Amino acid sequence: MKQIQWFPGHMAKARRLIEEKLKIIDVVYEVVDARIPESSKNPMMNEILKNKDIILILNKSDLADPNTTKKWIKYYTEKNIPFVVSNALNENILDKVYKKTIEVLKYLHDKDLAKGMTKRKFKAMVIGVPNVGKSQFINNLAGKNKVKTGNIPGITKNQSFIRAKNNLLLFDNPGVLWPKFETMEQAFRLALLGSIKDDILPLDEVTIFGIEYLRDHYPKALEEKYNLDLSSLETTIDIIDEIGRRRGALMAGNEIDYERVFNLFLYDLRNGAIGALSFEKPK
Ligand SMILES: Nc1nc2c(ncn2[C@@H]2O[C@H](COP(=O)(O)OP(=O)(O)OP(=O)(O)O)[C@@H](O)[C@H]2O)c(=O)[nH]1
Ligand SMILES: [Mg+2]
Repeated sequence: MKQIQWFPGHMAKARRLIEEKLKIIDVVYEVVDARIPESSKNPMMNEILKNKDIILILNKSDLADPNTTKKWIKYYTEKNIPFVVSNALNENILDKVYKKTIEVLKYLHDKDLAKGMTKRKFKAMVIGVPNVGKSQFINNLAGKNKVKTGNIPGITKNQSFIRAKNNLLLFDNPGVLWPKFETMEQAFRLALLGSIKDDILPLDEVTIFGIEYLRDHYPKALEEKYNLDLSSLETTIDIIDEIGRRRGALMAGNEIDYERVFNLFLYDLRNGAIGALSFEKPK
């Protein structure tokens, strides 16, 4: 198995900044993609965050398969891991995030009360791999668009500090990956959902990974979206060719324009146009 190994300089810098800020932080919101919650967790963070209180934010839940999300809810509940299911794009998530924060930081809250103080400003740091919705999450809590978002990895370049409602202070961070992926499968899942830049893993392999996953787990959604009959398509390449023909992604001489098929398929998949689908289940 080929190992992908790279660690861009700006990510090493982001890691350093996270470590520096940690001292003054009460709680960390670790944003993950609800469609691949474990694969989009950065294992390097466990070591950096040590004993900090972490609340897992299962974001983009609107794009995830609700049945699989139920399984993840059970999984994290059983493991006693604090979490919030979040749709930072379309839902007002402030109340449930704040409620969970108070629950996790009850010891601080109680200490304040004992001292006769009432409202503490909770300082929270938002971390996660690229493109999971960290900045969108912050804008949601702030009630307006304070930081830039965008559906490609690497939008946030610097740390920034944002005042949200309910006495929350938030630190946005650039997305951080780690030097070595555990498995190729994890790398493919991250690439499939747009957390790894499209020029790092070959698009054809990412597309094949996605199509095979859908064929095995969501065949109906794949057939309906591209008007396919999977029983008549033998190989993955047959499926790709058929999508190309159905969508008119053709070059001169009616050859399939593969580049276009890969891009349109990945665009559809990342944006939920094939359906609300999950790409990882609890073990
Ligand atoms: N459907 C849906 N889209 C979301 C959600 N949260 C964020 N997005 C979209 O996902 C894309 C990435 O969001 P960002 O907030 O820029 O992600 P980020 O984690 O800050 O990314 P980097 O700064 O590049 O690390 C944007 O197009 C958002 O509009 C969500 O809950 N649901
Ligand atoms: Mg960002």
